[in-house]
Amino acid sequence: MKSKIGTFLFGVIMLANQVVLAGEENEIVIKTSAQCGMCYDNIKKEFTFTKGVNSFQLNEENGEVTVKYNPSKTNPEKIRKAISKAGYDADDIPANPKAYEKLDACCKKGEHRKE
Ligand SMILES: [Cu+2]
Repeated sequence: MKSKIGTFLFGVIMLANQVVLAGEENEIVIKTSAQCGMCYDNIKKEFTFTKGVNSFQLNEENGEVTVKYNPSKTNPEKIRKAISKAGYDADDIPANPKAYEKLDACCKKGEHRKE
């Protein structure tokens, strides 16, 4: 009987842990104009200066960037602005024109795929 209660309590604690962990990381998918490994590197560079971004992935087929972030340190708006600062469109935020100009020719819009 005692061990059953112990197992039950263990289960409750594990569940509580998962809820807390889930609360510390959110995920967002942002449509961007990024299209290749170099674009990935450019965004990665910008994200190293962006507080609260834990990790991200770029889908080179459709430009979708999936970002895992800490919601107590940053928010989707700041993440979109960071992508814009790297030279890429991010949802409704257009690429920062100066950063876009500095991109390698192959990373400019439509060079790898037609919109
Ligand atoms: Cu590129």
